[in-house]
Amino acid sequence: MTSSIESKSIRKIIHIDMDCFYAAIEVRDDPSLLGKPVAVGGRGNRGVAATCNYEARKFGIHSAMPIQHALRRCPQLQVISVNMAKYKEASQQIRQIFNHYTTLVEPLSLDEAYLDVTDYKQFEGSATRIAHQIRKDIFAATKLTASAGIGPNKMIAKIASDWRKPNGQFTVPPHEAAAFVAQLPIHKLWGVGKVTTQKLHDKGIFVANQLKAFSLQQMIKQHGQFGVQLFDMVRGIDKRPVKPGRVTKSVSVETTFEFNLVELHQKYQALEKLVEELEQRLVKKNMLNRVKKCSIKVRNADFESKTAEVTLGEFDRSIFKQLFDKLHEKDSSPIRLLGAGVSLSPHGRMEIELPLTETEG
Ligand code: DCP
Ligand code: MG
Repeated sequence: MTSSIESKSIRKIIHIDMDCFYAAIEVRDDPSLLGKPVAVGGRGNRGVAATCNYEARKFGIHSAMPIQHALRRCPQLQVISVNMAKYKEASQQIRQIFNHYTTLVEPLSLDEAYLDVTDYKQFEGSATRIAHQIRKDIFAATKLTASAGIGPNKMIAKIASDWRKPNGQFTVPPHEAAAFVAQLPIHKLWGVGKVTTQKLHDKGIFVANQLKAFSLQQMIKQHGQFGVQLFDMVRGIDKRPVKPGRVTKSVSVETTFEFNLVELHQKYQALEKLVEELEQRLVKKNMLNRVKKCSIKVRNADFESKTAEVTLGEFDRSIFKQLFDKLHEKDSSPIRLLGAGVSLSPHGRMEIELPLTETEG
């Protein structure tokens, strides 16, 4: 028999991910595109695909692929420019739907979110049926399809949402969590990036199950603090809560130029424009008073990237130029890409100084 403490600790997490989101919206809004391979992205010389539909994926086209390259693979590819306003609108629609089911919604991007539906009582509490209904609601409101993963934690739900894509869902019940994770290639585990994957491959470790041979101490020794989480994950355990209203930690903008910038005045001009865009974005998101660090990124024509940053606790336009000059002193060669960004503190300076809430009574 399961004790009440144990059963309470079993959560029901759903991960929802829209199917080829930007491309699906473009096809929905222009039926002449139905059935054709479609990519959304910059049409310019150096444009890349933000995404593409499943017809285009058959040609091996994928996100972040240069459009020119994609067109070589599939000359009939329909390339549509990005319409961010439309994607944001659809994103708001789906978030409204999520809010009908739980307050514990953690958006990961415009088209993706975790939902903790442990306390949702309808559908006899079946998270599988809840996910099905959410997908139905999404289609009714947006005419777009979504896929879902259902499981006892975030890692499993996210992996499972890919299992039946597009327009499908996959459930991993709690008692199957450990077996589900055991057969996964290690790069699927949350937080295991390229470096860790390579490190483990070099040791002959390819699937999660093989990592069970290591004790917690060995895991910590090999992977530092992350080892604790990894130890749990390979056993199907992931304790991270669904965090509603994720705090934005940084904001950045960058531009890849159609032609490399050679002259200093061109570079300054481009930088100024970029910093202005960054500032506008921060104003719009009401984050200007949270700026902690300012940074810039410069990539030269040989694809070498350099960054410079300074902690100063406020947004200062001129600081970006100073950072740029610092990098330019060392490398004044033609520039292919420029980026400007800020990292943010969780609270604005004003907010910290003000009393947080009025005392009760
Ligand atoms: N996106 C982007 N640049 C990338 C990856 C994605 O601009 N390198 C955008 C376009 C996608 C959206 O984010 O439509 C969502 O990303 P996903 O990874 O969820 O990809 P899709 O929704 O397009 O496809 P899938 O059906 O595989 O989820
Ligand atoms: Mg998606």
